[in-house]
Amino acid sequence: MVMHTEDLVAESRRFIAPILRFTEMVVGLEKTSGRVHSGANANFEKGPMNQASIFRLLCIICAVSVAWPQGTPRTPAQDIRAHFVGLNQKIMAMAKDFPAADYGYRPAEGVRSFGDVIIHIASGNIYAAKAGRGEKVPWDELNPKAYKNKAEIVVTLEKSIQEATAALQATRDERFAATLDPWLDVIEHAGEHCGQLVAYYRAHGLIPPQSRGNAK
Ligand code: NI
Repeated sequence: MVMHTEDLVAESRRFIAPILRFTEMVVGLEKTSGRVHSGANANFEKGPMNQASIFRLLCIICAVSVAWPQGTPRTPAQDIRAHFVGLNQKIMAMAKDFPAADYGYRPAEGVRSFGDVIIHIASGNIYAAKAGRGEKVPWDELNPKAYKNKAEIVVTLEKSIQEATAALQATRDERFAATLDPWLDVIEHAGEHCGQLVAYYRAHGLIPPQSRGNAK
């Protein structure tokens, strides 16, 4: 569903108005009683809601109100495509960003190095490209020893993403009503290893690219 800007604004106002009234009511209550909330948020317990809290709350309300009217659920096809592409963008950003000298880093013996994990994820993409096209193929693991350095590994990942994305985009939407194979499995698998790469970043005292805007 496509919503025109005017509709969106009107819908946002309609949605935000009762929340604003509620906010005013809460602020009013806090001013009179000095303590409304109890429990988790200690700041609330210290006294009236301050301006920063109100600003934060309004920011959340604005974000929700923009998202709310567009709330038509994504179709399985849209969801699978969005997750596959978004996840691989994160992994690609880490692969390009991680120091070349540390590509051999592994947290313990017998565990994949940073570069090995990228090759393992690329193997999943290559499998997805073939299985997604309807080929009956087993998971075919690339040999990580065949890749000498960061440049080779990044190119391999990039190519695997291109192939899999092409297969995914060529898949007719109707197919996703019948099966999410192999995409859901491959997304879940890459998501686990994406988290592993984040841990490698942190172990190095580095912030992964996707977290830098938040400085945490
Ligand atoms: Ni794995």
